[in-house]
Amino acid sequence: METTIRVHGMTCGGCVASVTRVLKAIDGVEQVDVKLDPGQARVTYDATRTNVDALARAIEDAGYDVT
Ligand SMILES: [Cu+2]
Repeated sequence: METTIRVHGMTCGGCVASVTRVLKAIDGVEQVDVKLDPGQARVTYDATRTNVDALARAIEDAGYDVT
């Protein structure tokens, strides 16, 4: 599965690295591409091991807002 999540609150490359790191740490995430402007995370994942809610929660736990 592939999804693109809108991420608000990233302001620099450090934010991009943080979001990338927390997403890659999730079991079942295969590929992560985070962009700053516009803020978004494109994630390829194994739908039998994780889901969009878990991805969004990880981003929020890292301190960013998701819509
Ligand atoms: Cu930053």
